[in-house]
Amino acid sequence: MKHVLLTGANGFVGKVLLDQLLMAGYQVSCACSTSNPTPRVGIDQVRLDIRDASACVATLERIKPTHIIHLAAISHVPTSFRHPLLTWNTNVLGSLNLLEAIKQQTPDAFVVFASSSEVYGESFQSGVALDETSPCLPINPYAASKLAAELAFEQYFKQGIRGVIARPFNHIGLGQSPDFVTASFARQIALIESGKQAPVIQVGNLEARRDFLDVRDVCAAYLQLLGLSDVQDHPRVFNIASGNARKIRDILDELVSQSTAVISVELDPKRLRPSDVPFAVGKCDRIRNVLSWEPKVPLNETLASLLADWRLRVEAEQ
Ligand code: A2R
Repeated sequence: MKHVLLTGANGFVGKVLLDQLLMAGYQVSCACSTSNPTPRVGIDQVRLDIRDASACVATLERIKPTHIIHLAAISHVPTSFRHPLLTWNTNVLGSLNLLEAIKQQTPDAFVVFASSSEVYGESFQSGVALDETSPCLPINPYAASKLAAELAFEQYFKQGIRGVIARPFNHIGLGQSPDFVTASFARQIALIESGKQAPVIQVGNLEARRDFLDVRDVCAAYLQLLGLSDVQDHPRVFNIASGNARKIRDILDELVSQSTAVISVELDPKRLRPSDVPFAVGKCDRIRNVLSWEPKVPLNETLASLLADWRLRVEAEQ
């Protein structure tokens, strides 16, 4: 039976991916860094700080997974500016600890590393959708740490470790922190509707164009990438992208149109990133051709469910 170790299982993506892995019939062990992971009946849960090398070895020694999906990371760009050491320690040294543990304990395991489209950085200035051969020119500590981790993975791949690197573009959906733009908009609209916030939405850069994906589509891609463990020759790096450019303003307009409240918009300079790119869109030909993956959930459906979820959460806060 295929046995997956999922790091970062208690995060935004991890929770959705766990459901999909279980639905697909995988045995799953969840690694969570928090002392209070979301309880899941019948699921093997281990507490693991990936910055602890010996704990990584002990975890793999006990679990002996056939597959690993490595999501654990500092995943928020502004946090990476505020806490660069934490970011580098977690994203780079944490990944190295995991790779060393794989090499020692489960050298035949197949690993999917969740990197990020952020690694392309400066290359997005070209204003065209980027494929996997585009230069990686990070412009923030988060992206640089993910690229450094990619290099570490590439080195271990050369030494015989099996796996792939995924570069997901902006994924959104239920459970995402309001530190991220779509969740922030949906939360503010829900607060306004319930009278808990004045009818003004605080926004950052609305003109930026991004490649938005539903988190369920991204998780479906991770699942399909796991299937490459049965394939001899395959590419190492995969964009997970839709190829569609969406203005943040259009996302806001769509969410506001789904509300009956009368809402105005105000720029909050604190929400502007020190290094924002106007256009960040990916080509998805490789994953489409190799795995026949494509995004399935329409954006307006994702946004509707996001807003519905925030209405419930805001109501529950009373
Ligand atoms: O903060 P916690 O306790 O919920 O755990 C986070 C976990 N994490 C760690 N796990 C083990 N050892 C660490 N030192 C450590 N530091 C953080 O990674 C959290 O559960 C998870 C990341 O979840 P999110 O921040 O919600 O990220 P998301 O959106 O699920 O992204 C998944 C992956 C990340 O590697 C992104 O950079 C990538 O997809 O694109």
